[in-house]
Amino acid sequence: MSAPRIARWSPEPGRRILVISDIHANLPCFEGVLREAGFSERDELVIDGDFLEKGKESLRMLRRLMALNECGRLHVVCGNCDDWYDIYRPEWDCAGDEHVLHYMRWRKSGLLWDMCLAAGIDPERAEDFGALKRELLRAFPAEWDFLAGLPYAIETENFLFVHAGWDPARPLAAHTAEELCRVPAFLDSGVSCPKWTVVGHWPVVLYGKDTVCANPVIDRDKRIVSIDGGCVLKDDGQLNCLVIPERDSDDFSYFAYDPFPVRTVLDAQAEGGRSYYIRWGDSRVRVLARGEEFSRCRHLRTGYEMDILTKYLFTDAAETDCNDCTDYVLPLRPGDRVHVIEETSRGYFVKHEGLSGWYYGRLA
Ligand SMILES: [Mn+2]
Repeated sequence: MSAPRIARWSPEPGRRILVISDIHANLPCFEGVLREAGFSERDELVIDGDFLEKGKESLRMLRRLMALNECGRLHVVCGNCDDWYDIYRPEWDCAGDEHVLHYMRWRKSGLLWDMCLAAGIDPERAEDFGALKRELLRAFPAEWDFLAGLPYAIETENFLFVHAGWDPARPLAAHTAEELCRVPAFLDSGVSCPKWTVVGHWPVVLYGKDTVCANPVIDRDKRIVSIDGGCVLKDDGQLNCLVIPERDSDDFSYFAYDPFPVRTVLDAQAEGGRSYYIRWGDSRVRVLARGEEFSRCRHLRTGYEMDILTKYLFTDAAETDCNDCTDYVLPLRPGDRVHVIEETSRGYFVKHEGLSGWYYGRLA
């Protein structure tokens, strides 16, 4: 594999640098967090990969970024979900890559699906991937050019923006594109960075122990900021926007946006006792008692028991897993503003300042 494209950039002094990652084709969240951050043409905007796929509007998201790019203040890093370069290369032989079509039809969304619909091709009927590729290359030349030109890392004097991570023991250019946009759980990889490295890719909630928090993780010892709030992927996800106040400042702040209604807490609630967070990759459970709304479950690896929303359970080949969930009871005071994710007969599953948990009192 050839060396990854790496872009160098000298930001103008006095400008905010806003960094957003893992939008995953969710335009309302993208516009929402830009609004929260008060984004304007005086800001620099870094998209730290994975703006496409999994959500509903990949083609519109791509075109929104292309339009922003016309203003010249946009800096986009390629993530593993934006890495369509192989498809773009006209010499690429598509034989054996029909799985791309199967994936598209399983998702019923994504860039190829959207392009088919926009070009008047029925994505359910496309059989020959090579022919489809040639047709889409012809129909969307500007879109493919934009994607093919994306760097896998953007480096400034003080910052490195890369989708997933890197190994500072090796020169940046010695990494493969695959490594830069796919390395898992970068914050747990044990490395410290010579310059501030901002990554997405790994939803930060997965770093939580017994609680679930979607806010950016700023690790000053490792000089890593991890910002993926789990937008689209998690039921309680949010889109984070990291604010770097100036090109050489690490006085970070952030904004977050999610689509949930915001309501006011009326009753005080003390923090609950022991809690657990069942998460992706370690989510196998045994259903002890299935109910219509909640089911009593035992987490197989730890033996921890909790009630899980039955709609969060999914069974595949006799094994049951669940969406990320927790039984954490949030400490709350009257007047607190919470984002309501689930309204149940027992109480509310809410998020307070990025932290997810249960609230059993009344809401205004
Ligand atoms: Mn990713």
